Amino acid sequence: MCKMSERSVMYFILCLQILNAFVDLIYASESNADIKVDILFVPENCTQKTKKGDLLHAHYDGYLAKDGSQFYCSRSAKNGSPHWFVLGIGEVIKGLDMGLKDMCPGEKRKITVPPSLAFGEKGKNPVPPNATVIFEVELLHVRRGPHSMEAFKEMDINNDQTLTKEEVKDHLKMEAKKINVQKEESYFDAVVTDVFSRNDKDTDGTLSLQEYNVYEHDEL
Ligand SMILES: [Ca+2]
Ligand SMILES: [Ca+2]
Repeated sequence: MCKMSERSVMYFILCLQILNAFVDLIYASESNADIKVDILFVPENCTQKTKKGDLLHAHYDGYLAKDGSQFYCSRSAKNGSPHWFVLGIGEVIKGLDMGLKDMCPGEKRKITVPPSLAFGEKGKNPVPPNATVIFEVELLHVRRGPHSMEAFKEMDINNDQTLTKEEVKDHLKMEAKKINVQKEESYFDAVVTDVFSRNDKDTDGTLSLQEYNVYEHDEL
């Protein structure tokens, strides 16, 4: 039998304490890189769920976790329009790309995001450095992303493999009507201008399949 001396028992305990401290550290750093998602509301009909590459239409409010102060509100910013963005490709902060998956139109979520998945060590005005942020997001509408052939074909009314501004605009109007969103003509014009400024690479005023399908090589 091996009998531990008092000294080696002390050493053993010390080692255990150090080990525990390391385990705590590892857990702390892991949880630090995790987002927390609270689902606030789910509509009865929740069949169409978001996935990477989808185009999302959402309102969101941003708060600082430390004091609950609001730093952003899409309902009052700019002209109060909800945002359109593609999910999962870095158009929004990483924590939102992660936290808005498997979400259906009409759903509301509260997403708590650590700095490493939000605005980082430096912050981004008005978010201070190293800030944990909380976003309350209301997803209004989802359409299959730009990678989707279905989306393109739906818009390409005359089936000539290019999208004109009119085709895109008509489609947006139709989608808005489906979800009972009423908007001025100028709103649709602004969205179309935005879509074309991002995607019409050769600036010929139409979107080719290739131009529209900008994320086709992205792993989905
Ligand atoms: Ca066309
Ligand atoms: Ca073009």
